[in-house]
Amino acid sequence: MEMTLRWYGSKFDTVTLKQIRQIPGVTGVITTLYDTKPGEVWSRERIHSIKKEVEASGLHISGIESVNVHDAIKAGLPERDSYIVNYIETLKNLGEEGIHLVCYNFMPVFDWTRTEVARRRADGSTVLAYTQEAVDALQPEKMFASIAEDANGSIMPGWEPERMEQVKELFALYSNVDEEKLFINLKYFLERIMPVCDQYNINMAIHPDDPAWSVFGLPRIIVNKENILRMMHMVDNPHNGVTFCSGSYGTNRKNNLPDMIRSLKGRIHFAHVRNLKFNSPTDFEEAAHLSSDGDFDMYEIMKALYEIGFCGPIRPDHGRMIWDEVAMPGYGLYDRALGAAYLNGLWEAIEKSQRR
Ligand code: CS2
Ligand code: MN
Repeated sequence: MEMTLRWYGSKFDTVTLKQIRQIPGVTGVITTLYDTKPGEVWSRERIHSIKKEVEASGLHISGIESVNVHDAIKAGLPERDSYIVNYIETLKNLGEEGIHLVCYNFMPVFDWTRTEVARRRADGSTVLAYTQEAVDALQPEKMFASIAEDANGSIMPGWEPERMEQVKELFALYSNVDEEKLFINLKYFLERIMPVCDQYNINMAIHPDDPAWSVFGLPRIIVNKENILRMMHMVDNPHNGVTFCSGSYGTNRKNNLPDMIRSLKGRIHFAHVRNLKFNSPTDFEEAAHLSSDGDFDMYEIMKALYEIGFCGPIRPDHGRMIWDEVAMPGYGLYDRALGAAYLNGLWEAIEKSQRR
C-alpha cells in the first residue's frame, strides 16, 4: 500500500503540500479540481498544472477523489449520454497525465450525510456525527444550512451551494428511481466508461454510500457485501473496483468489514480507513483512528487489506479537530497525520509478523 492524504488544492485547503510532505510515510496526495462541477470536462492543462504543483513539493498524485458523476447519469435522464462523453474525456485527460485512479460515488443528491460537523467529545475535540433521529426530524433543504454553518467557512465536498440551492428539483429527478433502477443506471455508466479505463489503465473506485442506508427516502445501493459484489459482477472488469471506506460501510453494524475486504480481493483500488464510535445503532461519531477510541478493530481491518495483497493508495479518513486547528471539518492536518502514523504502524507490525 501507499500512504496518502486527501488534499483539496492550494486555493481550498488549509493544509499545505509542505505539511503533508512532512508526515512520515506519506508519499502521495489524493486530490481533485475542486472548482469543477459535476459534468464538466477536466482540461489536460489544468490536470497538468496541479500535477506539477504537487510534484514540486516532493509528493505525487496517487489518485483523484472525486470526479463527480452528474445527477443526469445517476437518474438515467436522456441527457446522460452527453455527460458520459464528458466524463470519458476527463478520464482520457487524466490517463494521459499518468493518473490511474479515480474515486467517485453514485449517491443521489447528497454525498455523505452527517447531522453535526462539530460534536464535542469528552477530550474537547470536535468530530462529525450522525443521528437518525436528527435526520428524521429535518427537511433536506435545512440540512445544508446546518452543515454550512459549522464548516469553518469551507465548502464541504458534495455539498456545493449551487447544487444545494436546487435540492427540491434534484429530489424530483429521482422520484421514479428506485434501487433497481439506480443499479441499472450505474451499469449503463460503467459499461460506457470501461473502454477508456482499459485503454489508459484507469482504476475506477466507487465510494460507498455514507451512511450505508437510504436517507430522506432516496435510493442507496453501495451499502453492503451483497450489493457491492453484485456491482462487481454486473460489469466484470478489474477496472470496475471499489474504494473500501471502513467508516462508511461500518455505519451499518451488520457489515463485517474484514470479511467484506476479503471478498473484494483484486477489486479494492483505494482504501479509506477510519474508526467510528457508536452511542446507539443510529447515533455514531467519527472517533480517533485508534481501535481503543471507537468500535472497529483497526488491526483486523489492516490485516485483511494486507492479506489480500492490497497495494493501492490508502488514506486516513476524516480526522477529529484537535489542538485548536481551524480547517474543513474532518480534513484538518493534525488528527489525519496521527491517523496516518497509526495506520503505518499497524501495517509495519502486520508485515513483519507475517514474514516471520
Ligand atoms: C467522504 C466522501 O471519504 C470521504 O471523505 O466523505 O465525501 C467521498 O469523498 C466521496 O463520496 C467520494 O466520491
Ligand atoms: Mn471515505
